[in-house]
Amino acid sequence: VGRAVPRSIAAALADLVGARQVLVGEMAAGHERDWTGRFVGHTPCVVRPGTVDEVAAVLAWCNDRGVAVVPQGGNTGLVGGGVPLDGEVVLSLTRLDSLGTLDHDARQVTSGAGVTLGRLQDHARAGGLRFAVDLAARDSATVGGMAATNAGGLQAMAFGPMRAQLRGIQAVLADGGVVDHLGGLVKDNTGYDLAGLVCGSEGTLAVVTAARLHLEPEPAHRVTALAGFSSVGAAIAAARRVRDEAPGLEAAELFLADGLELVVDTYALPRPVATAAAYLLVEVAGAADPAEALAASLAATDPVDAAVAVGSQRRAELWRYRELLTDAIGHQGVPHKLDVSLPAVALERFVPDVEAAVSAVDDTARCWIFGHVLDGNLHVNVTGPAPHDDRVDAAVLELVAERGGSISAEHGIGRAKRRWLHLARGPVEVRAFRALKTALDPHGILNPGVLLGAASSS
Ligand code: 2HG
Ligand code: ZN
Repeated sequence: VGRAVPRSIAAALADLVGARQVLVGEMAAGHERDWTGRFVGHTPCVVRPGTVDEVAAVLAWCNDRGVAVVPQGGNTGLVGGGVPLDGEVVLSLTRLDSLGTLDHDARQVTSGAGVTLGRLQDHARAGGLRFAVDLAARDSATVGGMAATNAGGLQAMAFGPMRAQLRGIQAVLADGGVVDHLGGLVKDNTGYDLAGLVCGSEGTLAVVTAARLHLEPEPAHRVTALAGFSSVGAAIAAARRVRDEAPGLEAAELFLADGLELVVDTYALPRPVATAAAYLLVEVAGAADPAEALAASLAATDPVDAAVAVGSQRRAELWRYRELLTDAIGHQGVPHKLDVSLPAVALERFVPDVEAAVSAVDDTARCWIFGHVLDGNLHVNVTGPAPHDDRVDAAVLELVAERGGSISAEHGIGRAKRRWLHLARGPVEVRAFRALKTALDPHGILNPGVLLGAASSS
């Protein structure tokens, strides 16, 4: 795909989906770069099919001509996996936004790829149910993108990531063939688990057009607490204690003193608790009121200070200090996002060690560390280094591998971590990856730059 022929691609795709649904130039600009501004590409056009048949027609056309495609949902990804860095066509799925009626018997719903997480959550909640994946980008992130990347989020510790919610999938293969498996049978041992395979494939094996999703009952009670601790180790120990003692723990988020200060300063918010070295935000839910059990368990962890919130507004106020971190860090410069996980035994030590490893590479760099503590998942954000200077990325990911962790806990490999896939997956695994890729996408048109890259590169 080159800049020489953008008109012909756009014109041909317009014949398939209608001219209004093909964006070029300024109209395409927002689709060419990621949210952080670290990954900026260019595209001949953004094509926005409105039905699965149109998706199939677009892919068949591109497949026949070897035109590379980047599928895109809400464009909230953080590893450069959803933007056209090599001039690919952007295939936007946001118009596939139909949402089925709630199936209360099965506790399931069928959602189009373009439905935002927030809309799905509201839809489920209106029927007394809930979708058990939640993340701060809920108003932009879409079901299709979340399935394609196996998004994790704030409640993965309790309910698992996106893959654990998938009860079926509809997806279009590179040649335009449609895999339609949305029946939602819980027990269905009839061969390869294509939903599970496509989930987390980052748009390299098929394009998700709809998903059949598991729903949970909405608990009657929900309590959130934010506590400060004198050290990172004390906050981690507290999270584990609350998990063991307070039933119904659904989220446990760790962040550090500088992160809280940054949010307080950036948004002129009041300090929620007395200043401490590390903070833990926990949420418990259940049919019976869990407030007392949570308060007792937290008190036993000897926090510096703690605030407990019951009503939804007060709870949301506490969540702000965690959820605004990503945005606040974005105000400090273009961040390097290193989403990693560590074995439980290695977690506490990793925090000072990764800060030292980053400073050793670039003493002007700043680390912002927070994450989903009971998943062993830390978001190491680094500001300071230029977007293309990936020396800190290398230092952090090598340290993670040395400690037995994963170089991507929930954001995926995308473009950002392709170079380091070998730190996570052995040569035989990567050979199996390539065999799957070649079998399902022989012309290499589906998001060819991410995960494995072209066979000759990586
Ligand atoms: C979160 O947990 C997201 O808020 C984003 O995974 C993390 O901004 C980040 O690094
Ligand atoms: Zn996260």
